[in-house]
Amino acid sequence: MDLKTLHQQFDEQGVVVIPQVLDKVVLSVLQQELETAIAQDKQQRPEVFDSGMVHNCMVRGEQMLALLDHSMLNHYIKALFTPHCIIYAYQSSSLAPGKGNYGSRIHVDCPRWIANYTSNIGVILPLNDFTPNNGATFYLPGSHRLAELPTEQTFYQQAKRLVCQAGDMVVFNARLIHAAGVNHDNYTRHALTINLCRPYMRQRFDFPRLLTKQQIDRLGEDGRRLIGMNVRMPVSLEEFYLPPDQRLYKPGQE
Ligand SMILES: O=C(O)CCC(=O)C(=O)O
Repeated sequence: MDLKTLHQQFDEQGVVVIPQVLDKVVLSVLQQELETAIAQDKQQRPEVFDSGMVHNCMVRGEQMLALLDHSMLNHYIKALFTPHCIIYAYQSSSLAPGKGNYGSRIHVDCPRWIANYTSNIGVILPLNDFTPNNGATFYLPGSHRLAELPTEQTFYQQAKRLVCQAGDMVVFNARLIHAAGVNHDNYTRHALTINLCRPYMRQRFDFPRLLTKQQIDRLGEDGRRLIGMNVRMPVSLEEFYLPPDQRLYKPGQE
């Protein structure tokens, strides 16, 4: 699909699916890393309200970190949103057999509704095919233009299912009203989810401090931008007056 058509669909429906962005080898490594992180979290924080959802995936596996420099992923988020966008949150969404998850409530991924303005977009990277039987996300087409959530009855009467394949990349307006389904299959359905915001907004975590220097050094230009390296605040006049190539808050962050 050409970019103009993609833009049109994104504006009208609030969601687009870009086919086959991640290959099978990458998918299998991502799945292993995610399963390891889920198992570790279950041991360390068994009681949290969003149990099973992994936060800050870029520090939970090499491949999950490397994803931030994926060229196609960056190409589409820059084209559909803004070239300066940064990560608000990078998490996972897994549906165990017989279960929904924290995302199964009817919700939007951005609390602000601003007419004709997008402050956040979401990316879902399905690591398994999304099928109606394993809980493919319910969504209301065009609902990013609504200021309020509909009733549960209206939502489920009008919702479509986000049926797509492992390796696809789903990009949606974070105001799109959606809900994860319930997995009626006998295996866990995994996905990674990235919420992106404008560069002048705050991130959910202070990623430039949360990542180690070694992790940051492994990132390229896109990955560094995404974690917020171009919008760090100086803590002193020495940092404020750094030469242009070392500036912590780069110019043009719109
Ligand atoms: O896992 C899903 O199907 C939906 C994920 C979700 O609700 C979200 O990322 O906000």
